[in-house]
Amino acid sequence: MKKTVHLTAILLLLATFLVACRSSTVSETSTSAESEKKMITVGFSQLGAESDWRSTNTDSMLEALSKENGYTLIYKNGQQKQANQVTALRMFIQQDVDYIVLAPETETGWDFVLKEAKDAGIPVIIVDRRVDVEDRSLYSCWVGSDFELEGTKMAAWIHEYTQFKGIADEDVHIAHIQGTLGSTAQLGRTRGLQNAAREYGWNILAQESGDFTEVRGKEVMSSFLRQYDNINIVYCENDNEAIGAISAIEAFGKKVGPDIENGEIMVVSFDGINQDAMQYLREGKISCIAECNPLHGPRVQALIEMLEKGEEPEKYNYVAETLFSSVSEIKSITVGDKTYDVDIVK
Ligand code: GYE
Repeated sequence: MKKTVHLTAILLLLATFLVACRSSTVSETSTSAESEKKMITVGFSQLGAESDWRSTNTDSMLEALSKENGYTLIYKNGQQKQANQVTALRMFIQQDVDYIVLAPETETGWDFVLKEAKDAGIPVIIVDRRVDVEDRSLYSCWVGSDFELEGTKMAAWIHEYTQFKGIADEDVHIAHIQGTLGSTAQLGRTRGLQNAAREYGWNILAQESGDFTEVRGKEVMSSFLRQYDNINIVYCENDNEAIGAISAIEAFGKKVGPDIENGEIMVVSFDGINQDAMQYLREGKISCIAECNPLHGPRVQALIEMLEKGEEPEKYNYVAETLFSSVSEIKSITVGDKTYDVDIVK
């Protein structure tokens, strides 16, 4: 009798356990199915990690396309090689992601892989730099900066400043440290300078890529200094290069600053993200920085949300940007019929 009671109790317990197990499995599957349904899978191919701008940009993307915001993000760092980015895109296609986000290293060479994405029915959003493809329908939209405008504004600032100082255009001798050749940021910023140099008759003494890095910026500047003794302006295409260039100039025994009539070498650059560069700006070691905003994460998120709703975003989405300077005399610059205030940083 005792034995039977025991057995019944055990059987009862077992049954309750099984029911409990089953119902918990059912409810688990249904919640995970629900949340999986809502999660959007994004493959993000970042070009590399060359600068402070880039790390801030990566952080912004990872933060916006987070689990909490409903995204399953597959992030790939291209290590500065387009071939790696193409491989990443092919992997995303194979994984059948919902969206591909591409921050391309250089503009050309994307036609084939973007066609593969299109054939697979995966929308592609381009961020930061652009792609130069024959068929623009290969990507949904782009968000980033107007790099040529950044360069044109910087050139206008240099012109205002040299005019204000009474320096003749033919006495403007520029060393130009370019970004990664063939990238939209390089092409636009270089165009902005070259157009102004042609217009005003400035002398661009030398031009070489510093690959947007501090190390290369320093190397390139050291070699310029050994070749030319009349450089009075250094146009760096990002802050990391500027920091490298400044250390090269100081190691060479020259002073950096805006006082070019008295032998200082004036440094200008782009980004405004690197805290050391902002400190140099306050100290007058960098005279002007054209802002380049890297916080594209929420912008890409908004574009994906539009596409999710079946809406068609603008093809090209530009971010508004300013100029930072510690030279308080130049309060604004004019490009075409537009006047831009300069943010005086103290
Ligand atoms: O200015 C530079 C970075 O493409 C806008 O790339 C970007 C540029 C940025 O490495 O610092």
